[in-house]
Amino acid sequence: MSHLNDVQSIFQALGLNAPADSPAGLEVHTPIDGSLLARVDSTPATQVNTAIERAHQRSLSWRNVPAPKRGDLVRAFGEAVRRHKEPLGRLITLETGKIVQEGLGEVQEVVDICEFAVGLSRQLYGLTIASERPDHKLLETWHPLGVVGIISAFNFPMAVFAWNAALALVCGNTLVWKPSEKAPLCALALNGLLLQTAREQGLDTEGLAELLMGERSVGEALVAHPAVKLVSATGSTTMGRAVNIACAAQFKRSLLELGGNNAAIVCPSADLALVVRAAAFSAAGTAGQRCTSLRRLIVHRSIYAPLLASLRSVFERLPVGNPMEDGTLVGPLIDARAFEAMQLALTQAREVGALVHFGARESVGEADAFYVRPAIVELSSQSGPMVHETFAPILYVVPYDSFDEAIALNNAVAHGLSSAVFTQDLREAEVFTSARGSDCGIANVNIGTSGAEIGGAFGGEKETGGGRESGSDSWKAYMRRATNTINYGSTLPLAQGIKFEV
Ligand code: UN1
Repeated sequence: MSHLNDVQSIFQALGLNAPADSPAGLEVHTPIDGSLLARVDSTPATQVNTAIERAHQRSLSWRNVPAPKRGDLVRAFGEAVRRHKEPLGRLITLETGKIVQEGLGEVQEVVDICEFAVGLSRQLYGLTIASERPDHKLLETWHPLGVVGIISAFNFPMAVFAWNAALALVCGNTLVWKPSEKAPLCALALNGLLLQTAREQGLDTEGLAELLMGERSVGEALVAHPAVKLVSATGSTTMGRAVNIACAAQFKRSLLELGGNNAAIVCPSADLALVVRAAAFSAAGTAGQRCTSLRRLIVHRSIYAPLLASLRSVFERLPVGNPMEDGTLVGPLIDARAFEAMQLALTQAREVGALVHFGARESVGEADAFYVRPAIVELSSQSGPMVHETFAPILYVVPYDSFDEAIALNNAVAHGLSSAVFTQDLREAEVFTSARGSDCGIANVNIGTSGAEIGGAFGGEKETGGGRESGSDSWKAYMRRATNTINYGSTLPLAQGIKFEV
């Protein structure tokens, strides 16, 4: 089945020109049935630098626009996204295979972060600090960085850009975005809508939000350019490590939001009905392709058997199928490589003695698409592929005996993004969220590991990269702080009581 017309009609509904089909361009296939959606031109190397230079030039004037006025653009953009929620959501489903509900949910995240950023545009507060010297004022002021480079992954092709863009824009920066080569249409649509909104507001669009298309080399050029002051990168740990090293060599800021090998601990007092629902959404939702997906379940031995029985019966019945259809909860994997990685992990699990339930390819009638039944993998100890992130719907389950042991298992992996505990015991909940509890950036109680709200800071520790995006005070990553000491007296007292008379 061809979805070429769908792409045309979505761009039309957005009031944008559909991308020109260029025979030499990067092929974009829908994971729904493998058919060709579009061929999108890569940005030639020479144009990468000119785009970044345009963004740099523009940042020199954008930084002087008062922050609440910058917020006006973000408000109008958020409103445009809200008006076009349905076609934008459909495009996410087409390009990534997310079910319609999740596509719409992702667009909602874009709207939400825009609203957050508009409020923030009047709250870019600095501190005033009591000076130790008479007639002196000590304060801090926050200023834009310049050009913010954004590298995003296929699995959140709109929301992750928006978390960065909405904040970066109100903070007075201009944008250069390198989206995943697996989801360029979502980027063309969302960036197109941003520029269209800017035009409607009477703003010059030159250099405000540049889009770079292509593969790794384009991202490398972005990271290498001296005018890019912050690189915010979402994706694999391998990619993030390369970005981190390249940025460090230039003393450039980076904000990394990388993988996760997220666990939930299920304690004896847990409400098991809640656990099953949360585990189904977090492990099988988005076909296990969120960085926050639940990958490990650490279950107290006393409730292991009944919980496993419930999980198996739910996973057995999960509606796997076309993500456009009502009732489907699990869409396809992004591509053949994702499918192969999943099958390899299941083979490795069997080799270390695991009991594997489900996980095979499901026939949804399309040879070129990769639908799978989410897998449950029982292990007697945390070993083999369980300690690595596989970007697929595999839920490893291990038993535990003591709560300290469960926390140690939660923390004994390279990543540190999201985690959860299911308990009705106050002590367990508090310990899990305390200094000696979960070592992750997100630690939840009685909800799953995925589906975070935009109001909190989002990101994780260790090989997740340490960056924080989205809510709370994450905006500070998009600005530079200056400490200002102002002497309004007529003497020059030195700090620390130093005498230096000339
Ligand atoms: C990601 O998978 O890169 O918390 C981001 C969540 C979403 C974001 C996931 N709000 O699951």
